Amino acid sequence: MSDLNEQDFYAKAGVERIGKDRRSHFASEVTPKIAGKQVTLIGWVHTLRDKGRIKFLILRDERGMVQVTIPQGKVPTDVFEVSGQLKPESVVVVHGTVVAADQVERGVEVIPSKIRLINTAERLPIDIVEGKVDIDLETRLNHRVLDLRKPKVNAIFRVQHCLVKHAREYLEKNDFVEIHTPKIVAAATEGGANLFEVNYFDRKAYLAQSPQFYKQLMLLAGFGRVFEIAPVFRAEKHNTRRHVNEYTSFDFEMAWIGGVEDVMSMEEKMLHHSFEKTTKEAAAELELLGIDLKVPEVPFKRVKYKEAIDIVNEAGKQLSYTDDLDPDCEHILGEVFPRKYGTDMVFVTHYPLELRPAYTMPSLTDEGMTESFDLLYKGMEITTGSQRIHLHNLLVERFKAKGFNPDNFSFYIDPFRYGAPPHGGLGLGVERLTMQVLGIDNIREATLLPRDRDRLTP
Ligand code: AMO
Repeated sequence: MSDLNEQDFYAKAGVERIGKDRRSHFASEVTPKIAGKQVTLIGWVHTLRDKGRIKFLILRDERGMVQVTIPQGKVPTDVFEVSGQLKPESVVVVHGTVVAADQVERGVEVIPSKIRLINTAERLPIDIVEGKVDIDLETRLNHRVLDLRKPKVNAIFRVQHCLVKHAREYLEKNDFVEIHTPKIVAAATEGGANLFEVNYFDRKAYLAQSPQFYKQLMLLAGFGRVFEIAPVFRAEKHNTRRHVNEYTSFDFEMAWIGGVEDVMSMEEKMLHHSFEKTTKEAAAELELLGIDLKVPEVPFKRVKYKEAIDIVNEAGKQLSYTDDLDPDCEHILGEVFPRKYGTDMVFVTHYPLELRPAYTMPSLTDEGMTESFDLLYKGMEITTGSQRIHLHNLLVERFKAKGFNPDNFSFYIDPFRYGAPPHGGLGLGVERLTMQVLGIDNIREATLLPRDRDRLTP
């Protein structure tokens, strides 16, 4: 597009180019301390209150808000006139002077010398000024881009970012290598029930349910310790508050372990580090969300699966030691654990062979059980992990015992013939972690752009 045409385009839209204007301060950086200073702010018109001879514009940017006060006669006439026409969520550049103001909540306001309209906003399909109207989650998700502009909604993903960033940081400090494995795969890793099938030219392929096989194989390939943070796909049939069909799996895998205890120990230290850093770095977001994040003490409590079954049975369930702990049972455990052990972060260990995938190491100490664990946080599973089978013959045997033909998994099983290191690892659901940290009831709220049975957009 030639310069002339571009100019035309802006003119037709009735807006100006951002040109040479650059933000001098974020809204949150405008404090009484810098009273008297000239600032350039860029952001959205959050609200505009028109009191006739004075207007109050709340300007919002990606970090916060500040009041721009526009008194008639004290600002240039064109500024006063332009501001009266601004619609919520239009984009503006405000040049002005910072003034200490006791009557304003944050003790400061900006008196504008110039306001430039950079883009317009049509009438909003949802109200994004928090607390104004309660809208249902479906409507919010339909308009997710706008929904995410709400500071409280946006804050969820800033906390998520912090949690992931510092968990990653911990692993990097401990010699883990980040890997990127294929998401189009030939076989199920976690059992066949919830696989999405795709047409792969003239063959059938699937969307990866987990990087399970590949992360293990990369230890056989000589990496020692690996991690991956990537989407995985689960064709769950039902819409529940804790399942989505695509989620972010935070996986790690480590070689040369003495047992599953080494994996749990790595996870608890990683989460401790991540929580601790998040309480500091995301303090503003946590405060906005009203969350007092407790950093769980290390070591986390360990409870054997059988004991967990006993606890839920005491609460009225009638489960055998090979029955699965369903969400209701996890909820019961979430109530009992703090009372019984003074913590809401508990490793449930030694799951029965029946309930764990073929790659899980059988237990030498607990017959019929596995060297495995789930991490339950506030009554919900957020992690699954285990020691893996590194012995070729045992791996073949376990695949057969689970009813699989090992030949169909030769790409995974064959490398175990050539000196596989003892190893183990885990998968942590990023959205589950976020929802439990923030006390969110529905996983969709902790998922940036959720995919569920009924939702494929936005
Ligand atoms: P699993 O299938 O238990 O184990 O998944 C690991 C963790 O992923 C999260 N999760 C989900 N989150 C949102 N929506 C879903 N539909 C969903 N399903 C699972 C949970 C769960 O704890 N390969 C093994 C991990 C391993 O052993 O390394 C696995 O995928 O937080």
